[in-house]
Amino acid sequence: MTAITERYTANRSRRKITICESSPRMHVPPDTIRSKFSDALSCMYKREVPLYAELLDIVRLTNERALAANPALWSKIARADGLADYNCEPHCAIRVGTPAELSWLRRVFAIMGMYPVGYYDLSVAGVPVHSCAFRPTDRTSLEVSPLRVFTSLLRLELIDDEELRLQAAEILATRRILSDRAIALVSLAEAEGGLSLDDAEEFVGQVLETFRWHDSARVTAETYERLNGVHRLVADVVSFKGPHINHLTPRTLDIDAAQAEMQLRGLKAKSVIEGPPRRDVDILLRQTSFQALSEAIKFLPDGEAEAIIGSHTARFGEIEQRGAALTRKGRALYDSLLASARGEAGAAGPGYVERLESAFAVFPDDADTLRKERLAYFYYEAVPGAEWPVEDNEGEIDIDRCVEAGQVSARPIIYEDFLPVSAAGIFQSNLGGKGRGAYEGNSSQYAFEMALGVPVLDPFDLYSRIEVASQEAALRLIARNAIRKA
Ligand code: OOG
Ligand code: NI
Repeated sequence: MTAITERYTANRSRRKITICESSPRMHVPPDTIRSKFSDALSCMYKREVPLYAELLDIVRLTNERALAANPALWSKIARADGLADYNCEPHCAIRVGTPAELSWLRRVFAIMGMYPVGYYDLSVAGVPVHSCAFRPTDRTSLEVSPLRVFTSLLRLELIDDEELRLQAAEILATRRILSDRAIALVSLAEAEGGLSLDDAEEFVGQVLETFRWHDSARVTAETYERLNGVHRLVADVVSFKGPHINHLTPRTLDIDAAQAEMQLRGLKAKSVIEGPPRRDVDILLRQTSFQALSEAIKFLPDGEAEAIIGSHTARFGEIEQRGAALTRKGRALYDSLLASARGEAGAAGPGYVERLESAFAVFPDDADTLRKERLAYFYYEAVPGAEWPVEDNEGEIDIDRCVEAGQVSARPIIYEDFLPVSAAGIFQSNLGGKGRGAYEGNSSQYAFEMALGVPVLDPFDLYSRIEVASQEAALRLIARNAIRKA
């Protein structure tokens, strides 16, 4: 065990103790419920998809190697005090069928301290859904457990075949994705402002049921085939008892090494890593996946006939590497460089990696320039003992000058969100490569928010708030030290 892992393990067990000591009569913090849920999800998925366990093994191995080769990497990935649980920082994805299902899940996730962030219109990538990510939003919560659930809502209105559209709506109208107990516990938590330890544990178990894999469908093989003919994702949403998680993605510190290890072990990894190229200062998100499994499904009997056994291909494996959250300015630059690298040929054409690297040559690759040009968000801290606030020409304390003078340190804030459209490759690859073109002019954040029941939070605002709060805290501390010294 390296020194870093030891420190991590010690911190982690300290955290576990706080969880156990909470009195059953008191409310369990939402962060604790989410942390338990995240662990439970990971255990469940390991049993459901054994390849996921292999993926975790690859990630753990390559993370250890990356940290051994470059211990300074730790300070790049940690959110605050080195507590980040880098081996167990997943996101997962689910797809729901109706506004009511989405709104129920919003209430479920709120109990775990997860709120809807961002609006993603996937119709531009030829997928008839729109989405948000449920995730913790403040720094301390992200530190405890940064679980993110990418949640898509099916847009039946984009299905042309009217008869099938009505049939799908009818099938979904009779589906209940939450158990009675889960519903009762949501109401209890909302009425009382939280859950006791016993209730929280039951809640985690009940909610887990919603995301479990069911090997029997709610539709006949014939209906399944018709839904599948419209879009594989439509069949995936409409045919089953609930929104099974379709992947659970661990975070790796070196995605190139993890990808090479996947290929070494014979896993069918995609040939291209989606997102920005390899850099000194990682930005946003780099992802790769392996092809979805084909799983046996029992369809509803049609009339007198026996149930038919068929197969369904939805669930896949994915890994990701996270870097700095970009400001609007940085993101605009990223989007334009990615578009120019992809060009007509997209990521599939020969020489893509070279085109990507040469397009991104103009994107500054050192933390100082990224910060000074306001391309990425940073977390600021007063260095221990700092006591000389540096002022600008107007006599105001100036954060940039404080950083230059070595009074304040700054490191990139980690990107906690998604890039599903620019990485449409991920969406298409697990659909068996048989995608379709964009749906016409269909972004509808308003309709999504009506379904959700609340507006989504703006990710740029969240990062900016964390940045500004850290600047204020750093400057306050320096000013206080200076006064004490005087
Ligand atoms: C969601 C895909 C989005 C990611 O990492 O961009 C996602 C889905 O397939 O339902 O998870
Ligand atoms: Ni994903």
